[in-house]
Amino acid sequence: MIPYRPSFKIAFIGPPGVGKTTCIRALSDIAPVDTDVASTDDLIYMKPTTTVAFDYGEMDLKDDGRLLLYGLPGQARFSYMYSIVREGLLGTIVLVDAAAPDGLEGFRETLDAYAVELRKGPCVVAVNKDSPSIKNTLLECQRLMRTYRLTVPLLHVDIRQMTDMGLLFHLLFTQLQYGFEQDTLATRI
Ligand SMILES: Nc1nc2c(ncn2[C@@H]2O[C@H](COP(=O)(O)OP(=O)(O)OP(=O)(O)O)[C@@H](O)[C@H]2O)c(=O)[nH]1
Ligand SMILES: [Mg+2]
Repeated sequence: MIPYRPSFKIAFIGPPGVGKTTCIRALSDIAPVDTDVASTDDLIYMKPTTTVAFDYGEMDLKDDGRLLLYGLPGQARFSYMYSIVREGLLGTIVLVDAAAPDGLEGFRETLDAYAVELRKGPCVVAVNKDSPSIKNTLLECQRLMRTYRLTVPLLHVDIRQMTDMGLLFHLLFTQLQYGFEQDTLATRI
């Protein structure tokens, strides 16, 4: 008989080019399922491929089971994909693109589509890539998070660095460990 191995889910959500596929390729122990095709429109100037559906990978937790990794687009028109990951979701890492001129607009769009869901579980907001105006970007992210009542850690990362990825996981799991009260906190603001 095949032994039962529980599976848990982590979602990465963010706009095109922010680094969702990069994260899942780096973390997955299996060949990740991605649905990348050649970029069209303005994205072609940024990178050669884009994900048309979602990314999927898995991390082997040995006796503790499997961690299923999903990369989802941040735009509202794709929010139906969230229903696939909602059940058993441990937490969400929201990615913001500090280098893209419309990075903050992408974050606002993600919050508009997902804030209600994000307030229900552990979450971290990770501002990825570099920008000369990173301090301002972080302040603007903080302002948007207040507007959408999202009371979660916000930090600047380079998700290509495993130490930064480890920090994001640590912040998510700390929220699980100490019980999750984001909605309660958010209503106190
Ligand atoms: N400079 C810099 N580049 C990064 C960083 N993180 C990712 N990248 C690059 O940015 C690009 C991100 O691409 P993807 O991982 O394909 O982004 P995505 O979110 O999957 O994009 P879509 O599939 O189009 O939605 C890749 O070329 C990465 O090498 C970073 O921290 N700094
Ligand atoms: Mg992708």
